Amino acid sequence: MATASPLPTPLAHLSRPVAEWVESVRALTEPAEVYWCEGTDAEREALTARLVRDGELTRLDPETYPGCHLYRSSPSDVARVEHLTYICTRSQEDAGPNNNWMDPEAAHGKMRELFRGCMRGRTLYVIPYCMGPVSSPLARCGVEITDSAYVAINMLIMTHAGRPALERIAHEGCFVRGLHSTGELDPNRRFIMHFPEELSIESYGSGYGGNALLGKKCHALRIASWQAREEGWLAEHMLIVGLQNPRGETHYIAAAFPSACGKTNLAMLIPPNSMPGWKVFTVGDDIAWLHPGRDGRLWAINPEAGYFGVVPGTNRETNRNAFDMIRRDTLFTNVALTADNQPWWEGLPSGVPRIDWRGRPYDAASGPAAHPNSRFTVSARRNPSYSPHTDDPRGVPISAIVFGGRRREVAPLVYEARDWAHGVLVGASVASETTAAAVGQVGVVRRDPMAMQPFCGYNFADYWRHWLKVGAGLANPPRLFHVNWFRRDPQGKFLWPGFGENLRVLAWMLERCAGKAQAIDRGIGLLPRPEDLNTAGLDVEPEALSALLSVDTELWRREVTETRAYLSQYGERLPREMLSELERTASGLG
Ligand code: OXD
Ligand code: MN
Repeated sequence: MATASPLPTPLAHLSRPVAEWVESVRALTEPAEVYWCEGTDAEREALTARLVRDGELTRLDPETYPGCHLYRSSPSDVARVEHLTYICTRSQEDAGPNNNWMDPEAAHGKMRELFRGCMRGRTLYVIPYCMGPVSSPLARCGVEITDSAYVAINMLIMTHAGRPALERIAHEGCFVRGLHSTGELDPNRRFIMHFPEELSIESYGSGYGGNALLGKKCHALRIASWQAREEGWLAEHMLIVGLQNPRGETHYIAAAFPSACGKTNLAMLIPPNSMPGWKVFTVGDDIAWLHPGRDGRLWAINPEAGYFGVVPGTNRETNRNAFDMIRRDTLFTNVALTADNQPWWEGLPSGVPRIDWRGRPYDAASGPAAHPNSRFTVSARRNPSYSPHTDDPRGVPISAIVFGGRRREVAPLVYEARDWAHGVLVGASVASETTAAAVGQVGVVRRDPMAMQPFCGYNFADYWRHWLKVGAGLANPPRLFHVNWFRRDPQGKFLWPGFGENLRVLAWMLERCAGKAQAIDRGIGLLPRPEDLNTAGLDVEPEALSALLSVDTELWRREVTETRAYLSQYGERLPREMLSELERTASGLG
């Protein structure tokens, strides 16, 4: 006689601490119903169908964009809000000058009043998730509660969410609590609060990306950076990419760039035709968790399972992998539409926008058709260059760490730090022009150490000390580099073609790691000479190349002065090595 397979245990019965927390949130927020996410494809499709029925999602042309949808956020809710994002530690010093701070009691009190009754008539979604492969000891779990089905769908794409994550939580007994409500989407009643000492997050009043998908910036960077310091690892705003050379050897690089500076493009790079035999594999495009391994190397996992990438500028030339990837099963946010219901954004060579990102008839006089921070959410497995090692519970060993910013001048195309301690200073000195990824003025240079200015969950001085300690404990640390793809000539034209050609710079780094390539100490660090780069088939004038690899001593002296002033705000807490490295650079400039 065939035995019926047993019904799965209802999720709410798997973990008592999660169930108790959900019950306390239910009592506070008073939703009409509570729904626990299983994490299956069928569930995601049902949630999507419900949003299409309710008019919140638009189904895109099924012929050209099968399984794709468009979501329009509220026009006042299109980017991260750094000025409304707080680190709530008992001591303000622990949050540091790099964070907005609020006393935890005061913050909880404020948020409790906002959350009280805020889910009336709505569904409360419970999303258990794991950041990183569920079987990896390097992964960490959380639960997000949200009243937005759009957020739930994004989390189901972006994380390893559902039953297996809850089973791990039940087993481990530890999870990050993230409570989110879109509230009234009122910018004056919007706060993103982090309580690293309690491993919890409270977010109210925004339905957008990094403000609302709590597994991403809030957990995997702000809370995780705190956990990482306590446990001896690093949680970083970095892509992870594997480069296979023509000899068939693969090495992994992790690279930190501020938001909207091309991390996704670099992670999915297509080698130029003139570099035959090279292959590129993406492990992650935004966040890396780096753990010292027993072998003295640094091992990285990508805690995410999907990409939340910037859409404008994506096309067959700039990022063919991404362009192909987002042709199916993709959720678009704030792009424009053509007359035949295809998504459209600036940078597409064809098509005509008919409806802009706000849902109004497109009028070129009222700005871009797609919002400059419009996004795609898509499963990482759709990426043609997806690395199978993404799922390896041990992660991948990192040979080089790259820092970078978007700067018209000063920073050369590439340089290498003298050693780990110098590299920490190089990372801490990163400055970059601001982009549309956060609310505020675009294009002004600001300090963005390790590209973590918006994301470090504690005092940067303590963070740099932790970086120094992690490096000192590694028998075989990665080499550290700085790049700038965005140098311009006096007329404002980019000097470097970027995109696939960036592989030439990465290849030089790997040769340096292998002890093969040359470099010259130019005071700020070690630079290649033009002949040290593979330039076969590269369409860059020799003058442009030497400008890209030049160090303007005058500008660099000013840079050192500004870095000294920037670091001085961290006072006594600043590790001494940082200042001695800075003075070494100053004297190297003559
Ligand atoms: C992102 C960001 O969304 O950095 O990745 O803003
Ligand atoms: Mn990012």
